[in-house]
Amino acid sequence: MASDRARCAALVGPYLSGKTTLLESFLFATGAINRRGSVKDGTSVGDSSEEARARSMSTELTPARMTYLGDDWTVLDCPGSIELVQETLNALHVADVAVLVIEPSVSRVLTLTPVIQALRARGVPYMVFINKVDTLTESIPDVVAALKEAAGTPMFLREYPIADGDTVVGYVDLASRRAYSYVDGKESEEIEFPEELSDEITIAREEMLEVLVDFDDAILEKMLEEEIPEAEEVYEKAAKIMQDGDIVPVFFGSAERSHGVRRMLKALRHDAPPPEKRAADLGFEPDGEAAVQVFKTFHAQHSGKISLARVWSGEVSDGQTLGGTRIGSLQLMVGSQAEKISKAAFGDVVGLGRMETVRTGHVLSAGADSADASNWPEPLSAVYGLAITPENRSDEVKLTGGLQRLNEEDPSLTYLQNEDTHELVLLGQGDIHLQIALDKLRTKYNVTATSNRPSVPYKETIRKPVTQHGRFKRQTGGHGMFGDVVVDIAPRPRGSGFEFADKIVGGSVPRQYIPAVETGIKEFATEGPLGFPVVDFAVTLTDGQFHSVDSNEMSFKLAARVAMTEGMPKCAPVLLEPIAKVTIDVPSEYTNKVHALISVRRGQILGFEPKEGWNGWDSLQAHMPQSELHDLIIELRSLSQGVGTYHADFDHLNELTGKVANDIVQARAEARKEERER
Ligand SMILES: Nc1nc2c(ncn2[C@@H]2O[C@H](COP(=O)(O)OP(=O)(O)O)[C@@H](O)[C@H]2O)c(=O)[nH]1
Ligand SMILES: [Mg+2]
Repeated sequence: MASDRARCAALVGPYLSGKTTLLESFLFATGAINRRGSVKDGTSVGDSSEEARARSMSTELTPARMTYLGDDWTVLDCPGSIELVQETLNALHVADVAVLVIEPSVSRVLTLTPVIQALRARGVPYMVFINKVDTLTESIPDVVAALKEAAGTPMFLREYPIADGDTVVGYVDLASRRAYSYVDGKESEEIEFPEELSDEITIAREEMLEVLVDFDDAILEKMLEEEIPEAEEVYEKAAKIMQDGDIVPVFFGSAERSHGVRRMLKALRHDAPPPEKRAADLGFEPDGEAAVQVFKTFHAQHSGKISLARVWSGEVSDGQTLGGTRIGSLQLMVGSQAEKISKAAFGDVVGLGRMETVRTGHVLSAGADSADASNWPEPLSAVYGLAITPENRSDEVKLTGGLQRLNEEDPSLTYLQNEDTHELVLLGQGDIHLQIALDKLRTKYNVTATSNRPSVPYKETIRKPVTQHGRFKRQTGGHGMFGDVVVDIAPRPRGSGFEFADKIVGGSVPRQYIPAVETGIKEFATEGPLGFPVVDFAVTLTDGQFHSVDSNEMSFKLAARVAMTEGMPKCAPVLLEPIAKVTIDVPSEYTNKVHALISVRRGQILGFEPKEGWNGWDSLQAHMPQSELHDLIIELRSLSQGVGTYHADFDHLNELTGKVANDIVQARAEARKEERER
């Protein structure tokens, strides 16, 4: 089932599990680089950006091209931070296979669920690499058992560890029963079969075959007749079932010491599905006309915009027009190093230079004159926001330009101009995510922006009706102004909005001035007596007076404002706070803590149940004030090993009284005063 076309694997898994180190080992083992860098020294291929170096963590996915035993591969090293998971999702869209890199820790298996779910959602088959076995303290079979439980997918060890004290020094291949000893930085050496492990190995081997028999009748028959299946047959069957996504083989090693790294490369070579499979899943024909899909956009300081794309069909040439846009340059990438090429073929991952109108997700084909983004999933919705302002007012245009580019690079980072609060709000997946964005604004786009907690869009309404007279009269030289109205102001049910009516009979307010009265009321309502927009009230114009010379639209608009300014405070105004319907997902062992968190944050629990398809997770629903959501994600993550998450939608407005309300009104008054004085 091997393919001679270029293949693509994504390295995924939690932060610090060793993905970037594994990539470095892959590249060194295959000769793509001739000096091994390290994450610690900031010399790895994976973390080459300034933001990544500054934090010693991957902040963006890194593509790296390599050739192993004649197969061309692009490995996509994905950042592990939960806040940067959009990068992983983008990479998985185009990968043939993924390697889930984890630490040998049973208690941390729980943190893998989000990425395992992402693999499942994208339909990408995967293998597991348990890393850091050079400092192992936990049992590998125990880790596999916990992982199987969390993933809800059959898994089995493909090799069995040979330990020396706390560390693993070699392995026995469970299909061939051959034993190997690790050699630092080199290929493992075959050694004599460790007879002392014979029983354990027999059991592990049976466990492996038991997983396979569920999917393969031929192996089942052999097992029933107590025949031992040939190693070749086991390899082949295991690969096929794995490619269908039904089972997950588990390997282990040490990325740092290059232990088990070539073993992992071989597993990829033999077991990963050929690129034709992913292409077909997405509806592409390898030998059709040229088509590529962009899955990542970079704005590099020197080379300009680069769209990272996988060739899903045909052959692509430099200078060719795809989807109506000309390719400005074509390159293969090893981290930040690019090699110009003139042609790319099906399966290749290439950087396309200067395709200015092209976006992440676009499919560009030779036969179409525009891009198509229809098979690209929606980006993640935001869980954290900050109101931002440029330090220099004159930088506003630069700021929005930078934000636009950041959003192109990372669709899970968005921004909006809040119409209620007039703030520019940066939205994303957490504080680190937004801080990285602010760093990039400063270093790449030369704008320093300050950030604050975003204001909550409070509203206000009234609880009592009132009849109010309002007159505007001005007598200056020539023309004067005269408007006079009587209005009934009354509360309306929550959510029903504003209503204006007139009951003028006999022309006490001439027809042509009535719309001006309504305008005056609406203008007033943008900021009521408590300082917030007024909602859910009715005003009926019942009477008035006019002057045949001095009355005009402006006079009536102002008369209406006078009536509202005087009348509204008598209507028992009350603050309204936005309440969201929130769904919180956490591993069930944290459900009780989340219950407490919701109560502390003035929330009301509506219910909770096991989260469908997520083994060991709960989903809680609650009503919570929007003002309590700002840093909810931070607290949620800190109580749940970093994996808890939530989704919130505005639900309704709720009356808020007492001290909390008074403080909000007072703060608003002070802010308004400052604004006026500025
Ligand atoms: N002991 C040991 N440490 C490792 C190994 N692989 C990576 N590390 C260390 O783990 C840390 C995180 O590695 P990194 O590759 O950046 O992880 P990533 O966040 O998954 O990309 C670094 O300090 C590495 O040096 C390994 O096999 N053994
Ligand atoms: Mg990394």
